[in-house]
Amino acid sequence: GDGFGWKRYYELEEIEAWLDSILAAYPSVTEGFTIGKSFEGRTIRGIKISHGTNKPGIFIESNIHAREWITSATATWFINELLSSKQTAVRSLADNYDWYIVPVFNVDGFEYSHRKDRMWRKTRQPHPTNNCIGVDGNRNFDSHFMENGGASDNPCSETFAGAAPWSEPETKALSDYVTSIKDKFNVYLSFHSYGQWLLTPYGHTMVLPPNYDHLQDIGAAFAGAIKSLPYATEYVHGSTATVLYVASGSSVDWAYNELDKKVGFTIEYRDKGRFGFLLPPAQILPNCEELMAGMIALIDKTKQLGYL
Ligand code: 0X9
Ligand code: ZN
Repeated sequence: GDGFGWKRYYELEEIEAWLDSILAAYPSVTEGFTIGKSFEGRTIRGIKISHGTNKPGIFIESNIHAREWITSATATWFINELLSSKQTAVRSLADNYDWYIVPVFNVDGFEYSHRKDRMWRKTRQPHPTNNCIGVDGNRNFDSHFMENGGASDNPCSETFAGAAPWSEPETKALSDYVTSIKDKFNVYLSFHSYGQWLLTPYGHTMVLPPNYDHLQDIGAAFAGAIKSLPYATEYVHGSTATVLYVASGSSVDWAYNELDKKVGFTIEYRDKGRFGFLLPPAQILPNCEELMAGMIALIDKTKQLGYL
């Protein structure tokens, strides 16, 4: 709790203060961690929630795209539920797994989206030979970088991959941190908006990954649980390249290919385009409820299939 009601979108400073209050309120089951520093020098923070040692882990990266405010709203709400919910299904998520959650990964871009340009997507590092600023963090990972037209080499593009993998201090820091804990988690989730999709690897090719049938079973469980809520919201599940578009150098594909994390999803939250990135605050809590129903089903199916 602590004054957060998820009735509006919070700014970075508020989210960090809230995180501090949560760490202070639940010292025995939480631990703050630091991914590293952004280009503009902000600290990229996360929280580990753990009710024991060496439980199977789930890593959540959120708000890599600055304007996707619903993602950090949902991630913070989810953290709060793991710590305070009395519901049996939520308690078992908290009790049986170690959670590593980074609610605002693209801190510079997020701040910029609040101060200057609500529709900002990328990081904020200037390009040396061009007036355009920033890189699409979700094209900057070192896995099939720039392949198959899944990113742009134009610094002014919204999907600019960067001059090279890890050109951004944020993605480099994330890859170092995630690699350092790679034996502690089995599931990698990346929170995005919008479109109501649950996307599996691969992003860089229409070829389907080896365990696609399993990923689709998990996707069906996630979508089915959300559809069964009173909102009856529909999520479509499938591989990124086949249901959305080709996207190369993404975080989920990097974790899948390079760290061998065979359960990885991009979750694209509400809505389907009516409000898009400007999802009204009144939809924050419904979106959060949907994520929880979907997450319970996703983790349950992932465990049944032997990945957790
Ligand atoms: O293009 C993206 O980075 C994501 N969509 S968004 O509209 N939020 O920008 C989708 C990325 C999915 N990538 C993989 N799962 N590989
Ligand atoms: Zn996104």
